[in-house]
Amino acid sequence: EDGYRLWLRYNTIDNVSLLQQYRQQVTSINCPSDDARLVSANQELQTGLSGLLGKKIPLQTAVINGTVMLALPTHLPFIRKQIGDTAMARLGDEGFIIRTIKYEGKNITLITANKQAGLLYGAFHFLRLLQTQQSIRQLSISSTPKIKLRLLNHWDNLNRTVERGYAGNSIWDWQRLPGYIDQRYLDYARANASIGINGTVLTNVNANAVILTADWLQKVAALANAFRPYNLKVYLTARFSAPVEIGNLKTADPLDPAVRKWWKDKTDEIYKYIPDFGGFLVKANSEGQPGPQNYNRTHADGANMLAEAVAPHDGIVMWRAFVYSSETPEDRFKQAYNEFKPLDGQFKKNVLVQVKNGPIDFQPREPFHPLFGAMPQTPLMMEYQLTQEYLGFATHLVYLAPLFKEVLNADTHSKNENSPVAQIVDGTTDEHTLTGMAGVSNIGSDINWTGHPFGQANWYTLGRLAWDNTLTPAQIANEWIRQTFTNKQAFVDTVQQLMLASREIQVNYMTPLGLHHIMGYGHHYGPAPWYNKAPRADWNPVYFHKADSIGIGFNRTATGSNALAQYQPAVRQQFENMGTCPEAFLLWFHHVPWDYKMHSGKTLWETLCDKYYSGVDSVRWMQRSWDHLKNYIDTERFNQIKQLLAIQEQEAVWWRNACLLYFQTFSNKPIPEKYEKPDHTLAYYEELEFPYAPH
Ligand code: BDP
Repeated sequence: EDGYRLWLRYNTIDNVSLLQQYRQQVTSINCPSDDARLVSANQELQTGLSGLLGKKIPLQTAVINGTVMLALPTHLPFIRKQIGDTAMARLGDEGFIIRTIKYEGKNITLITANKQAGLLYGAFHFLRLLQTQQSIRQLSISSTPKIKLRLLNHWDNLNRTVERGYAGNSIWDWQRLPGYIDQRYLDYARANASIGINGTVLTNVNANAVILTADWLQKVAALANAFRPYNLKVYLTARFSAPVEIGNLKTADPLDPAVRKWWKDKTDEIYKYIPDFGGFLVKANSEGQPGPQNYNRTHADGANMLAEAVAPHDGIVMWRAFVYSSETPEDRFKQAYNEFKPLDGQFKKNVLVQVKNGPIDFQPREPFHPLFGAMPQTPLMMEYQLTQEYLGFATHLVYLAPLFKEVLNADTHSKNENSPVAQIVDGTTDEHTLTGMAGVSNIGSDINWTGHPFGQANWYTLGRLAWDNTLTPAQIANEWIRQTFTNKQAFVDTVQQLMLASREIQVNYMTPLGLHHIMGYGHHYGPAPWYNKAPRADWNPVYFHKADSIGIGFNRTATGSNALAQYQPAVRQQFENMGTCPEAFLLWFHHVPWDYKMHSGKTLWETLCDKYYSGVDSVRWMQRSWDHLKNYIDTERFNQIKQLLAIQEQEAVWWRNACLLYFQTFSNKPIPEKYEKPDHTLAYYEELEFPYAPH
């Protein structure tokens, strides 16, 4: 058992009575094959149902009791009558309906939609019902995605290294493309389709212009061809200076007619290779990447130039708001808002601004990004990070759904009392129809795709949450566990508990109470709160925690950097007051005295110690919980996870000891007697070299 099959395992149902029921309810498949997506749906149903039911479920034209029928109203006009125009209209282009109905006197399951993509997603949903062992007796399901662009962002380089990738090399084998189509590409596309992901950006945001040259575009086209039957569109990152680097122009000024023409011609060429190319993702004027500001133009000028080039082909541009100016600002938190908010209303219709979930950079916990709710005229796309750059790479077990949902649930107060980030992103608040959610991929060439077997859950979550942002972390975990491991209740319950707790546990042993960005310099692995040698102040942990003899934390109130002014008054007021600021965010916004009394009555220092110690204790609890599950699953995955949890435990201790010993040099207070003593000195931790970390 190597994990390659992800959540699409289709092992025969081990519950005998349920298996019998299913065998009566599902006997054959009836599906037209006039579209590649329907061929995929049909193949998946045959493989999936035959596996789950332990007998061949054939494709046949005769309708019998137990037929699973996939059809559009254009295939079978009775469907429109049966379902009704309003219910059909609600499905849009990708939604589906699954209903148990009588057809020609037979009991059948009908899967219908307006378009082929909907049938494909409906087929996968039906399989999910069986895989999670739900009743399929009287189905009446209607499901429409909340978000239009549900995307993975691969930070994959053309030499197959992956920026912040911890699961091997890039899965794109550029050297053997376009001739060789690895089975992995098809399984990748299937997996994405199964959770509703409908687009993938193949290349790193730190882009290489070479991908836009003819030889490479042929390779991209081969991938697009492989993905198309799974309704997965291909996108590329555009290097802003490409007209100079590969086009022989003197400038990449977005207002220069020759530059505009170059992008237009280049885009037309791309669409010749890939007629349904999705569009561009751009990182500009950030961390050394070129951009319109090099020519004294704005982000809007840059984005609009590309938007104009892709518009005739229905393409879109995703312009990232993760920006850094070349000078070190007084507070990096404020930069994206300062640069982008004034541009609201200036972007073309087919541009989305892609915003990271928080203002700094994918930390274990961040407050929501202040741009959400601040640019009502611009569709803002959510960018999450699946690859655990700041969360223990592919070594620590951290289920990210609680992090993602915490941000979605946060109320921006931008329109009224109830304008959560979820509704900014899904377009409800400001009435946008172009909407998007992306996850920076954690996928690589490792046999199990994501390195840590639980990394698969984060990929799974991105798709499910982009489809339906009302799903809870518990629901998503529950589905994923049942499909990935087993339906045995004791296993499901224990693992679900463990997953739901895992993110807070990590926050506790890494960055409790609102600490952030205190990881090792560059690679971002392990603790280095003492580090102060980076070439920019805002790359140093000391810049972010600001510990001194008085206290610790970044004052972002009006007496400090005043970053809080970027939020709506209701949000700002809550965070601004130390008494009302949730303790989870305290050190994000305040420089808090060591003796400050927390809600519990304990001091800040004691609470910091409690958090770090409880983080480690909880990892030990995760280990014990896991040990009980030995007999429920295969030994291969059981052992892998056991070993990884042991590393996580050692590293949680490393984090706790290193951070507390270091902060103690400022607080001058003891670690409470009741706790086990750090087994090394601070000097020991400071001298530790982290020998190898993929960058
Ligand atoms: C940071 C990463 C860096 C990325 C950058 C980005 O450390 O490798 O290039 O984000 O999002 O988190 O552009």
